[in-house]
Parts: sequence; structure tokens; C-alpha cells
Amino acid sequence: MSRLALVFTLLTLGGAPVRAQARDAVSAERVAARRRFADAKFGLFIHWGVYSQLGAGEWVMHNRKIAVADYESLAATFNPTKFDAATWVALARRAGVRYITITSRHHDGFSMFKTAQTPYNIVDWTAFKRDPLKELADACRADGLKLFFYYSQLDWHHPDYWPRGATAWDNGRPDHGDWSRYLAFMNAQLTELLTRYGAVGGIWFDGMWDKPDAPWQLDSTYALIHRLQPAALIIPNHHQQPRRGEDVQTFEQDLPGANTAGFNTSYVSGDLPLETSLTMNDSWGFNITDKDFKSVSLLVGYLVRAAGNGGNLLLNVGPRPDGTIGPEFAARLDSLGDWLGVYGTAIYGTRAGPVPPRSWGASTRRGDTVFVHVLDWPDPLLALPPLGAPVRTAYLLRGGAAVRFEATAAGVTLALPSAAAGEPDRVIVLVTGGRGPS
Ligand code: H79
Repeated sequence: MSRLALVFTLLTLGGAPVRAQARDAVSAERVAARRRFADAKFGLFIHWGVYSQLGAGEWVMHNRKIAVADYESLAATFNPTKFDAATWVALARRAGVRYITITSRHHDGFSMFKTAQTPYNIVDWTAFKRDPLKELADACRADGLKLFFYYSQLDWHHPDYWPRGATAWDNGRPDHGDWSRYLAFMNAQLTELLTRYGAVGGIWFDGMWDKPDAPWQLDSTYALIHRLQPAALIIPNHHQQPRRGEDVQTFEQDLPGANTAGFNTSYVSGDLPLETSLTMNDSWGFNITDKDFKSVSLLVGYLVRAAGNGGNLLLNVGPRPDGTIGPEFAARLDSLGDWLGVYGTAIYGTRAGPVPPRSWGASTRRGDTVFVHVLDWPDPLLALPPLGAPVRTAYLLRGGAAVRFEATAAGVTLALPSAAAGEPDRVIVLVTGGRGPS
């Protein structure tokens, strides 16, 4: 009996319920891919599709109760002649993201890639005739960026998405359909995405919350994905506790464990990588009237607090229908890249630090090096709880000036230098371990 089989047997012999994850035999490739994902810390989310043309977000078909036939006409006019994958990848690089996650098919059901499963795709349905996901996959590979595909399980267009879920409306579809054919359609599309675009980072599922109790047969879909690409991660945005076969726990518009959005779970996985997805304004898909853009310091705060919670930040842009990314998005991404150029060592490759996230900031760590991120603290002294290891030296990340500190049994007090103008995060580097300061 292999060691794995023995563990299985021991776990199940007692008859006690075993947590799903304990039964999940995770391949070495996925374990390594999860570690690389957690190291990456910062990704770029891209919501782009037929809906971008109406400039009212990716839910416009639902919100305006657009009939399938009318949306099909809209889809036929999608022609993003200014799309250039290399330009997007160059922006992503400047921003300092380590991966891109792009909508391959959103709830509107339109495939943004060449697919043999339906003519309702960008190559066969539009005058554009190009496959932007192929171009993006090639550009990402050339630049060493990982590419993930967002894939909606919910579909407002496909006749076999039946019975319909919570977001259904009378949009002209027949009142019948074949669910098993829908599952086969999805599995066939996923097979295309995992065999025609080289090695992908993984699949980011969304929309299962429309019919949480439907027979999704996730086990077989997940097994298919793991078989086709053993290092591809499954990132489900179902707002529930992670299930067997899944690799990352997501939080939509919230930091791990928080639920300001109203649909996240307070459960936080202790062993899976975490990811917070966040809009830069208030919309995922291009929204021409939404100018409610977050400031650069607020975005830095999200990146720092996500990392301090042990998670990644997946920050969204909604490109215009012509394929360009608006200046509000680009300027913020450039600024974040500039910030990471100085402070990135306190983010990339880190894990949650010894001080739990606080209202003043967060801590990250890499090995014996602890990074204290002071985002919002007006006083000259900052008291930390015990760090679990003596502090050998303390210095400011920017410039390297020594930081005075005092360690007692009750914790470590730092004497903070004042923040430079426009500095959203004062990062104090604590080198810990050994026998402590002499
Ligand atoms: O792609 C972006 C959004 O379009 C998609 N996820 C991000 C990344 C998303 N949209 N909405 N949601 C996720 C959550 C929606 C929840 C609700 Fe409902 C839809 C609340 C009310 C309508 C689910 C379905 C709960 C009730 C009905």
C-alpha cells in the first residue's frame, strides 16, 4: 500500500467525517503551482467582451433585459480593431503583475475565443475574425507572464442552460433544454482552452452561485482539467468553502475573511492560496460613466492588506470595445508598478507575517525577514505583539535608515520615521532569528 493510500485508509477508517480537502490527493505539479501562485501576489484581471460596446458593465444584458436575438446582433458588430496583445502585456509588465486572468466567456455566453462548440464566438460571429485569447496567450508566453482563463458556468444565451437560475428573465430562449448537453458543451470548451493555448495558469470559474444546487458534476470537470494540464489551478469564485479539486479560495471585492460585498464567506482556508478580486472603479466590464476610480494609495493598501492576509490581489481593468485600455486604468497600473519597483521585495514571494492585519496596516514575511507595512498610523511609536523570534536589526525599506526599536516580553515597539510626502506605506524591515540583538 502506498503511503498516500495508507493515509486515505487511516483518515476514513474512524468513520468520522473527513474534510473534503483531506481527501484531495494533490499532484506535485499542483502543489508547486499553488506555491508559485502564492508567490506571485499580484495579477491583472481583464473583463472584456461584447458587453464592452454598451459601456455599462458586463451585466448589461441582464440589467437591461436584452433579448437573446438583440444581443446576438450586438455581438456581430464587435470589432476591436485597436486590440494589440503586446500592448496589454507591456502594460501588465509595467504594473508589476505576475499573471493575467481574462474573460474567455462571461455570463452573456459569448466566447471570446475560437471554439468548435458554437458559432457564437469572436472568430466566427464577428468581422474581427481574430482570436484575442490566442494572441494574448502567445504574448504572455513571450514575456513570461502566466495566463488564466475566466470561465462563466452561468450562461444567459445557451438554450441548454436549463432549468435556469436566480438571474433568469424571459429573454426569448425556449423553456426547455438539456442540462447534460450543457455540461458536455462546457467540458468541450474547457478542453479547447486547455489544449490550444499552451500551458495556462488555470481556470477561474464564476457564476455557479446562479444555481448553487444544480448537478454541476464538478468532480468530472475538475478531473478533466487536472488530466489535461496537471499544473493548471482551479480557482472557483463560488463564494463557498473550497471543495475537493480546487486550488485557490477567492474573495470578490473583499479581503480574505471580510464580507463587505455581501456574498463572501467568512471561512478562510488555512492551506490554500487566497485571492482577492477587486475593481479599480465600481465596474468589471467597461463602464463609460463610472469614474469612481480608487486612488493609488488605496490600491497600494489593498495589495498590502491582501498580502498581509496571505493572499493575492487580482486587480481589474475593463478595456474599451476598440481594444484599448483607458488612461484611468493605465495611469494607476503604472503607479503601482513604480511603487512595486521600490517596495516589491516586501510583497512578492511573501506570506502573511507574524502580526495579524490591523487597522494601521499589515505584516508580511519571507523566511526570517518580516516587513511591517504602516499604512495608517499617526503616532511616532508603534507597538507590535511578540513576533515569535528576536529582532536582530530594523531598517526602513526605502533608503535603508536604521529604525530604533525596543523588544520586551510584551512585544516590540518601533520608533517610526515620519512618512515622506505621497508615501502610502512605510515599510520597516525586521531581520529576525538567531539570538537577537546583543
Ligand atoms: O465577473 C464579475 C461579475 O460579473 C461576477 N464576478 C465578478 C468577478 C459577479 N457578478 N455578480 N456576482 C459575481 C455576484 C452576484 C450575486 C448576486 Fe445574486 C446576483 C446577488 C444578486 C444577484 C446570486 C444570484 C445571489 C442571488 C442571485
